[in-house]
Amino acid sequence: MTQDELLKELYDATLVGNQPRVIELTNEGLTTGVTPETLLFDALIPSLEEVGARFERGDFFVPEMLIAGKAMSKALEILRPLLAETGVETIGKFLIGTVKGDVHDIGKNLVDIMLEGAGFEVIDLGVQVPPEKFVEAIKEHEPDVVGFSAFLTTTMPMFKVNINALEKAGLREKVIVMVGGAPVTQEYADSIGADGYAADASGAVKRAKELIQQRALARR
Ligand code: B1M
Repeated sequence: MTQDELLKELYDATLVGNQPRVIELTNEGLTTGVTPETLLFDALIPSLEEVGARFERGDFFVPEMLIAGKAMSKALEILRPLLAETGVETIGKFLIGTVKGDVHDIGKNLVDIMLEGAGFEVIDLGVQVPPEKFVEAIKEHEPDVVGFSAFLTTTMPMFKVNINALEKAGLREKVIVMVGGAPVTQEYADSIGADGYAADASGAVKRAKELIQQRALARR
């Protein structure tokens, strides 16, 4: 099978949520020299975008979206150690979670992987994280950055609720707040008083590094 054929098959297998085939093709790709990034950006992510498009058109329903998501998560488990391979020193602590009411985690997990790969220590609180859990975890771990992910327009308002909870607990000035997720924009991030926003996982790494650097300079 050529690389293009493998990527096409992986795209199709993810689209229909054929988990065993996705695992097989991911492993096959890696053993034949396809990079983890190529598998991710040229097959797995585009396939999930198509799943979303079909869901919007009413061609796919929640169960189809669920099995495709599960298949993608399995591939991510295989790719994770390769994508997060790092020899660099820890450059900061990043606490992250998907906000209350939202169960999407694939995008957040990808952000984790890229952050780890760049040398961040990542503490992931999972999905449906209520504001009080973020507050407790910030007190416990004292991260440089707290990241809120939201993937639904209906859960994005939780960013502001979380920020208010940090203010109430006297933590807002102690931690950099970053937000992200498919429906989030820079304008929205600005409007709720977040310090940073990124559209994707590599952007999140870049922005987190910039913000940590800016804070260090401001404290000098
Ligand atoms: Co849902 N879902 N879903 N879903 N789902 C979306 C998000 C949707 C866009 C589909 C669509 O209509 N086109 C739509 C949201 C519409 C909206 O509000 N704008 C939607 C909906 C409506 C729903 C339900 C409400 C459906 C229903 O029940 N009627 C329901 C909600 C459940 C809930 O949360 N309460 C629901 C459920 C599900 C499943 C459980 C079935 C499953 C989730 C599986 C899982 O995550 N474990 C699922 C899936 C798989 C999707 C799609 C198809 C794929 C999401 C994904 O993983 N994308 C999605 C359609 C789509 O996105 N095109 C869809 C790939 C991922 C790599 O990209 O998530 O964008 P993304 O992550 C990026 C960036 O967002 C960014 O970096 C990531 C990596 O590059 N990023 C950050 C993320 N966090 C960041 C944090 C940062 C910075 C950047 O700083 C802190």
